[in-house]
Amino acid sequence: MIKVSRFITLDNFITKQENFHPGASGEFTSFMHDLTFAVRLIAREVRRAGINDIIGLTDEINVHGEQVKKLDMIANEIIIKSMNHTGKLAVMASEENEELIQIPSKYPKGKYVLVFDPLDGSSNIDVNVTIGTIFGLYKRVSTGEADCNADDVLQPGYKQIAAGYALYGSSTVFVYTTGNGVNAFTYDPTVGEFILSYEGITIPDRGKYYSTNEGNTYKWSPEFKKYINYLKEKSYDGFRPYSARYIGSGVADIHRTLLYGGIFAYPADINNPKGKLRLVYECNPLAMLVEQAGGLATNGKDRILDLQPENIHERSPLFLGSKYDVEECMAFLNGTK
Ligand code: AHM
Ligand code: MG
Repeated sequence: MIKVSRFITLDNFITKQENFHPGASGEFTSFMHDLTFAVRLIAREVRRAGINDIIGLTDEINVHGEQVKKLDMIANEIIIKSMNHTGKLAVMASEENEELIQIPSKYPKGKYVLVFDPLDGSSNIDVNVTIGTIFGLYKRVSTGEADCNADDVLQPGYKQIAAGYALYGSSTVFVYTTGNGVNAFTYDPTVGEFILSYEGITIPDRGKYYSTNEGNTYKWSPEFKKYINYLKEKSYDGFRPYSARYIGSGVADIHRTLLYGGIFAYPADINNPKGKLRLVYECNPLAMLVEQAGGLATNGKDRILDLQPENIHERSPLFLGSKYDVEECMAFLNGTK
């Protein structure tokens, strides 16, 4: 269903937004062009994934004599090589790289810091289930020509100047925010453009879905178990029971939550006291999007966007979605319900 009153391409939309900011240098617009180019390249690889595997069956070498790489490594390389030479970025951090990704000295440095998960939903990559790319964008805090340092990447999420994701599903969708609402664009391969498909997304105040990995129930806290059991009980007001939806690609589960409402939760458990998802390039961008759509994102105690990351790959529990649902979940977690 198209939820817009006008037809407009992503490129045009970004350029028009820039016109609302007198004095804008055009650098963000240019950054977005480069990033969405990378997304198009990744979408192409995702669509051809099965074919590459067939060709590369023996020893992972395809008929061209090239090594067949895992799709998440391909996506990582696409983003790095699409972005490192553009003069827009000062440094990058990726789920796939242990250390910061510095800009090679032969290329100019820019003012932005890009954090990303090149292909989220690893367990779904080989089985044709929706996966995605998540990104967050900050301004560099260090100065000078020297390499950037960890402080550039370890900024709290509220300092993001943009965040978003691309979803490689039945169609390729690009969703982003610059702190002024959330808009979604669907890729039309016949014209080679992303076209506005949802304008000003607002998450319903309350949903009908809960999304969490119930295989982990035995590891959960009693409070979280109680909350999930509560959602499954029948209530007289007709709101419960909730339905379960869990794809196992965070980006896809959160896309549904953004549009339909409800709650997505990846809590801490007895084996993983900080949960599973990564604060810098998963939780923070998704939290900014959900908040911009009118929802909430917390680690069970504090707002995700206020957390000070200590290292690039640190994890955080994540509860996000409709305002009512996240508040109710928090009430269970802190024992007031
Ligand atoms: P990934 O970045 O390696 O793909 O891991 C993150 C993914 C999320 O997309 C998803 O929400 C979660 O891990 C699923 O984990 P689990 O399989 O434990 O339910
Ligand atoms: Mg991920």
